Amino acid sequence: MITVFGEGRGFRVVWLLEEMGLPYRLRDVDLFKGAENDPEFMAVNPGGFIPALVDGDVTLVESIAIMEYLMARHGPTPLAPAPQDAAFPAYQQFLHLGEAGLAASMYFVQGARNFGPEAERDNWSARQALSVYVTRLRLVTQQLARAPYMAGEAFTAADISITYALEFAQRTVGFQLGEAELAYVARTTARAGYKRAMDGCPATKGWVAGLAAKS
Ligand SMILES: N[C@@H](CCC(=O)N[C@@H](CS)C(=O)NCC(=O)O)C(=O)O
Repeated sequence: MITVFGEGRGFRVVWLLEEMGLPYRLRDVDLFKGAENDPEFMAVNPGGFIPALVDGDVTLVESIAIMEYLMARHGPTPLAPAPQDAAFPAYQQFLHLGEAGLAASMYFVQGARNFGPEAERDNWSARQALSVYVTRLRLVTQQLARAPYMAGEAFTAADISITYALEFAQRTVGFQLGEAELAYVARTTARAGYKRAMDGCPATKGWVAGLAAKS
């Protein structure tokens, strides 16, 4: 049985598992209570960050690496175009850009803004991280002028990666997406797999509902 530890970016993994129709179990990890107070989780990931995946005797972390592992080991799946497919280079780029360029940068912006001391909320590092997010987002905008999805005409795991990063920015700092990005997010999140993932992730679902109630 596949076990996903933690929501947060673990939402990407759950969404992928739903799209692939693979059975899994989600094990909650409450970072607000402190991962160090959760010895079972610390034994899985001594780094104390989420998500982590356990699949039989395999344990791994990093949401994008986990997605690549699941598609390679439990595929094939159309969510991962083959290397010789014309869609592969864009797929590969946006799969990684969603984390390395976008979500990872926004993570530090929202950390400073939501949890930093007053004087640190708009510090140099937070502004730099925001600028990285904004410049990388131009590649998403450019791609959406060419095609409905990151790899072209079909939905792939790259869209899971990018959609997560776009919604994360909206939800954590109220980042204003452009028209093309908003239409794209509406398209990707209309999928039954996204809805099932949301139903399977109670912390994410509760957070999103709370934000909607405030707005
Ligand atoms: N690049 C990693 C980022 C993991 C990450 O930073 N996760 C956050 C929550 S979504 C976390 O666990 N933060 C607590 C920490 O880093 O100690 C991934 O994509 O999985």
